[in-house]
Parts: sequence; C-alpha cells; structure tokens
Amino acid sequence: LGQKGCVVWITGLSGSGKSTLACALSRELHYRGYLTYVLDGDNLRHRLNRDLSFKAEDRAENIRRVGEVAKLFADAGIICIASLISPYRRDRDACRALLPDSKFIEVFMDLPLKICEARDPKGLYKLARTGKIKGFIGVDDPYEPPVNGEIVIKMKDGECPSPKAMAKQVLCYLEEN
Ligand code: GGZ
Repeated sequence: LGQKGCVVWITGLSGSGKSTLACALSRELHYRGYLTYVLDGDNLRHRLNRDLSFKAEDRAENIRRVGEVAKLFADAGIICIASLISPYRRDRDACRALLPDSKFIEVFMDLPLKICEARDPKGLYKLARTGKIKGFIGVDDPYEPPVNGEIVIKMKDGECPSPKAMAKQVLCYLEEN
C-alpha cells in the first residue's frame, strides 16, 4: 500500500554494467519491501522484440515498446527498472514524456568505452572491431549521453563502482526524491 511506481531507465554502452546494476538495484529494493520488475533489452529481444534488428529505426521501436511497457508497470505501482543501451536521446526522451518527470529516473552508465570493451562479456566488441557486426554502438555508431539525466554512474579513483555501490547511489536518489 502506498507504493508509488516509477521507471528507472538505465542507459549506456554494451558492457557498461546496466544489467548488473538492474539486478543489484532490484535486489536492494526487494529487501526494503518494494515491488520491482526488470525489463532488460537483451532479454526482451528474444521474445517481445524478437522482430527487431539493431538498425536505428528498430532500436527506436525497441525502446518505444519497452517505454510503454515500463509505463504500465509504473502505473501499477511497481518500480520498473529498464536496462537498454538506448543510444539515442530522442528515443529516451520519448519514453520520459510518457510519465510525469518525477517518475522517470534516467541513469547514465558513464564508463569509458575502453573499460566496456575490455570486459566484452559476449565478444561483441571484437566482432564489431573486425567488421563482423556493423553498427555497434561505441564502435561504428554513436552513443548520445544524457544531458539532464538524474543519475550518473562513474569511475571513482580509477575504479569501477561495485554493483552494490551503484545500487546504493540509485537507492539514495529514490529515497531523497
Ligand atoms: C548484435 C548486439 C548489437 C549488434 C548490441 N548486434 O551488452 P549486451 O549485448 O548483452 O546487450 C546488448 C543487446 C542490446 O540490446 P538493447 O535492446 O539494449 O539495444 S538498444 O537499446 O540499442 O535497442 C548487446 C547486444 O544486444 N547487441 N548491439 N549490433 N548484438
């Protein structure tokens, strides 16, 4: 009772830790008794969005659909954590426009490309660098960072923040706002 839904929209390069943060944040919120639901771009592309490619217009449609679904969760009083590369500002802003401003919290994973590329958990950067996949964000397609996002996750003292530290940063924001 009394829970207010919202959308926490996590954007950033492949390998920047979006899914890791989504998972850690969801866990921390559960401990505190909140209902959450994670919408992960990579997972949704297997079913709901399996008809979509990585061309700009398909990314736009991917993000539009996830934005609409996220809004439904928020309307139901759930904290919906959406984790997508969502590289283009216009697409993210269209999702923001579906909700009152205080209910859309944009989290930018501001980690250097070098770090994301070094992680390369699925070997996708390697495929992109060798031309085996085209239009990979950060390699041959641009990423447009948020300008007025609510939260920025950054390196501290040359170290990437831990999943727990990232989740705490978002939690603090949610609690204060
Ligand atoms: C194949 C790709 C491509 C291309 C991204 N070809 O880091 P990941 O692997 O695990 O998650 C990424 C996922 C991107 O899906 P999104 O829905 O988040 O993207 S977007 O918001 O831009 O629509 C990545 C993988 O799919 N990926 N680019 N070019 N696989």
